Amino acid sequence: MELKCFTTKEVARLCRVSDATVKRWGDSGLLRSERTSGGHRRFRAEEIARFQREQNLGLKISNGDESAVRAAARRRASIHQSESALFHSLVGGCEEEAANKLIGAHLHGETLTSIFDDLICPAMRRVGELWYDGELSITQEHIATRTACNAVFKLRNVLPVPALNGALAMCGAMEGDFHELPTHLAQTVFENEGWEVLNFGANTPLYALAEEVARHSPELICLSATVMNDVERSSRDYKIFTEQTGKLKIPIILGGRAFADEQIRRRFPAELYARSFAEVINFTRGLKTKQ
Ligand code: B12
Repeated sequence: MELKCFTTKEVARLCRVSDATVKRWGDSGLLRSERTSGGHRRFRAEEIARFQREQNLGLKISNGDESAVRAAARRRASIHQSESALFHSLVGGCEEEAANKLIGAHLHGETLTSIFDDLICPAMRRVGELWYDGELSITQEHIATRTACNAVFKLRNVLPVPALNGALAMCGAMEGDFHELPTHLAQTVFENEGWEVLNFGANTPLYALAEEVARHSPELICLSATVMNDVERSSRDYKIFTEQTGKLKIPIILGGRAFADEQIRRRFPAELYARSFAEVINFTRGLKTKQ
């Protein structure tokens, strides 16, 4: 598969230097490149990210004195375009292509949470809408999920390694919920903030999670529910879970579309109902300052 690579001009624009400087970096071996059959240099996203980290360069596009309103409009248009392109890579199962899009967004200065909230989640929502309309199959949903998970792994490899904060977070999706991506994204967000994470993934029974909580005493519990088929049973299980773990006073974050419903939220008391991964970060940063 053809990898999306950056041209000399694109790298120069990202780094706010001249084309000649980029060529010099290439010639000296500081920034590795490949050559097209025509002899032109091509720079892989991962390589630019490595260079960015090592040289401590702020690789953001310079837009001179562009007004804030215009900059915001340009960003929205660019996110929309990227989300649409990402959707095609996910449904097509093109892992490398999807990873390059995520890494490209990171190089353009998007935060990890905005890559998740504004790129991956909308692309997956589109998958869901097309499945609902009968235009995509369940197998395509599975492929899109798998491709998204693997692309996120690749993105993680180019992010700076954070200093560990010594705290442990536990994640899991509730029993009966087979959606894997939400806890995978939550895990990545926590790890990027320096947390250690035990992610039990989809369909995790709360009685089993309670045993893990008793064993490891985490600093945070993060539960996800995208679909909740039996609210009565889930809320009963949750009540028992909070009774068993309550004495440890561990904050609980609940996330996922099931908790968009206020009636459901009332039956699942928690410290935070996260509507986005950005909210999770704000919450955990508040926690850390109290430690
Ligand atoms: C992929 C997928 C599947 C795959 C999952 C494969 C896998 N291995 O994971 C499969 C095929 C298994 C599946 C099955 C089903 N699915 Co499904 N699925 C999806 C799809 C397309 C993507 C889910 C996803 O990963 N989203 C990514 C998450 C992160 O995005 P998000 O939900 O928008 O989340 C936002 C916030 O809620 C928050 N957030 C979400 N989760 C979390 C978690 C935490 C911890 C935090 C902090 C934040 C957070 O962050 C996001 C915003 O930035 C969605 C469409 C959609 N709208 O999401 C449908 C969707 C969720 N599925 C749906 C349905 C109906 C089903 C089934 C019932 C279908 C059926 N009849 O069998 C089953 C249920 C299975 C079960 N018991 O769990 C519906 C749910 C409708 C509803 N009532 O709410 C959706 C919305 C599709 C649709 N448009 O109708 N599904």
